[in-house]
Amino acid sequence: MDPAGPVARGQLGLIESSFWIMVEIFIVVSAVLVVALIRFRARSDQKDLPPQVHGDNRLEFLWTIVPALLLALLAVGTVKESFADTGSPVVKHALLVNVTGHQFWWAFQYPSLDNLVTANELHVPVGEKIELGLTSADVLHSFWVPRLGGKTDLVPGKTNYIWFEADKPGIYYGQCAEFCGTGHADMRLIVDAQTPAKFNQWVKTMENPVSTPTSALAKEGEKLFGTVGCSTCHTVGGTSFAGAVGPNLTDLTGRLMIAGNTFPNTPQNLYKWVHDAPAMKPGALMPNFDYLPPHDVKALVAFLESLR
Ligand SMILES: [Cu+2]
Repeated sequence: MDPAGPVARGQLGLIESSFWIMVEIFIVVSAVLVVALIRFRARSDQKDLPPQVHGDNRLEFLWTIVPALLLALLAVGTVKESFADTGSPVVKHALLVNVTGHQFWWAFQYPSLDNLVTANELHVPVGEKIELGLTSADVLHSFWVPRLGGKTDLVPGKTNYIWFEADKPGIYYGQCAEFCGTGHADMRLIVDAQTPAKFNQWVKTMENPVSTPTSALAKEGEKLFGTVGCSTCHTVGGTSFAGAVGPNLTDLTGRLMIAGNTFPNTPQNLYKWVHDAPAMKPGALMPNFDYLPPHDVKALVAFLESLR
């Protein structure tokens, strides 16, 4: 109910106009009901049934035609808004981001920006139309960032297109809105709307990722990343790790949250996550690594903390 962009505003307008039409219907129907209850109530001197009437053609006509007209009015607004917000190509010259839903996280890929890939935090420039191509890698998900626009399903084997625009810089929270398994409630996302200058800076960082573990511990972590199995699922920009099953970890230190935006991105939470992810987020498909010695987990966290 607090829109932060043109798409959300249009949709709120539709909800508000439906709401006020309903309120008017409620008032009219309640008034007629109250009048009928008072005027035609049973009197104490009345023994017989009142005259029975039915099939008044005028009334039948009236209460068929009035709702039909109101529904037609709502349909015009709904169809107009639906076509304005979806379809492909939605808007010419928009920045396209391909969104893939996974159990239980989001992948974002920017085809026009060197195909750069990130996870769970969608960076966009403010005041620019962003087109999203939504699809799923497994089951049905639904993309929903309430302040920027309504829900749209992510369907395996199909791409749905929507667009949005953020008026002002800020963090906009989102959530998967289609039950997709145990971790559904923890499948969250952030839209980070940035000034064009800050956005370009982020793109530069992502296009030239640096992984320079300096401490001995972080260097050890980098080796472990390749040997204990992390690299079979995760890509890390600036290294040779190129797994494509789990979230891309490039610029991990730049993210606010981890685990599908469920926990703040702190070394303590990263430790717990690497140690036993399913214990932190039920249903997480990242395996349990609790057999690793604490020292190895610390080394892996030190490596992750070095990704910029
Ligand atoms: Cu989901």
